[in-house]
Amino acid sequence: MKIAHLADLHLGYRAYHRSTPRGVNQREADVADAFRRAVARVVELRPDLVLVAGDVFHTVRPSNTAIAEAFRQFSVLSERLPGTPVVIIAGNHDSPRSVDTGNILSLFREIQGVQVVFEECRAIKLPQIETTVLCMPHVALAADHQTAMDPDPKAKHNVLMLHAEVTGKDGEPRYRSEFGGAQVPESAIRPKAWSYVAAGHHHDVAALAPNAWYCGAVERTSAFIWQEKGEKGFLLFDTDTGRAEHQPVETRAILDLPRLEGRGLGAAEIDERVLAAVDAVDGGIAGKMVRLVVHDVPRTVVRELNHRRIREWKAEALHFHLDLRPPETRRRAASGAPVKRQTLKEQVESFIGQWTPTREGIEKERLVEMGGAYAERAAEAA
Ligand SMILES: [Mn+2]
Repeated sequence: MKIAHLADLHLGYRAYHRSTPRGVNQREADVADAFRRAVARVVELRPDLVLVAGDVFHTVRPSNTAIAEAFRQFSVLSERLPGTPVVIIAGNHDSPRSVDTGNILSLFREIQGVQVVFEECRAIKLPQIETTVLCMPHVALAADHQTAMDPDPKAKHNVLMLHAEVTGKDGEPRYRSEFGGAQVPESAIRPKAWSYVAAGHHHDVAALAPNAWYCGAVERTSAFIWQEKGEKGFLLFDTDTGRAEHQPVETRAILDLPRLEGRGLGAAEIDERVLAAVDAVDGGIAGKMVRLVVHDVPRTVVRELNHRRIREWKAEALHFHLDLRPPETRRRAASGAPVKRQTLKEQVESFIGQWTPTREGIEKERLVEMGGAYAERAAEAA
């Protein structure tokens, strides 16, 4: 039996202030394009079962555009693969905090052959393919990860589908690319008890066991897109051979340029190196998402850089982030000591520290101070 395993579609994700000619946020359109390509590829592959392991939508209240697009693509699956069951669960991004809000995913139950589980842990029986899919959406796992995960003794194939952050023996996440996931210990999953385990939440393709996988997202929509270096796409798992095959999906080009060292350099020298780095990009930066980190650049030097040219690059690329890091950030990262988990206060401070004010009159130092103080107060209250 062949299983197409998708997850983390994040339809409705938006980033950067750039729109398509039709007025849709460009990144939202990119994500929809990637999903459309993934669905077309699934149709070509003709699997026996299609799984979507959570985070269909980026938010609990997605735009009408995102809802319409998801409905269209799930309908394509239903029409082009008649008789092939599609099972969808909700993730942390598309599960409202309050149950009475209702879940938009319930809409897809209207499509022939599509089953959706977004609240409780439920076994979906698919007698036509002698398979039972035990569905563990985010809400069920967040409430209680002790829930027994037992296969159906009557089914030939047993599949476990969950949206969670799987933790190892040390209690730490096996993989991390997103916040807010329910934690499930690896020992609770028992891959050997299942024909296949389809996990969602981590945005890169990653194995938990030879038959247990995170399939990764179809586009770069996590909180840390620069760490999503590998290809995006989905998995095709064959229960006969026990092999998982990654099916890459074309996405917008992303470039995290080699980091530069700014220590001891003046503005003119940094300008020169940044220019050389941008010029060296094969095919140019137009339409791409580009980041260039420069370490050890004091604020006084930042002010003297060629900001006109930087603005031109920002206009040319879809997103150009010249990430100029002040000296102290660098010292912490380069200490060689095991990286200590940052406190909330430290995270807020480093985020604001690297952020470029959107309006004149914002005093960054003051904002850092206030943000840090509020974060500290919130942590105490928690
Ligand atoms: Mn996700």
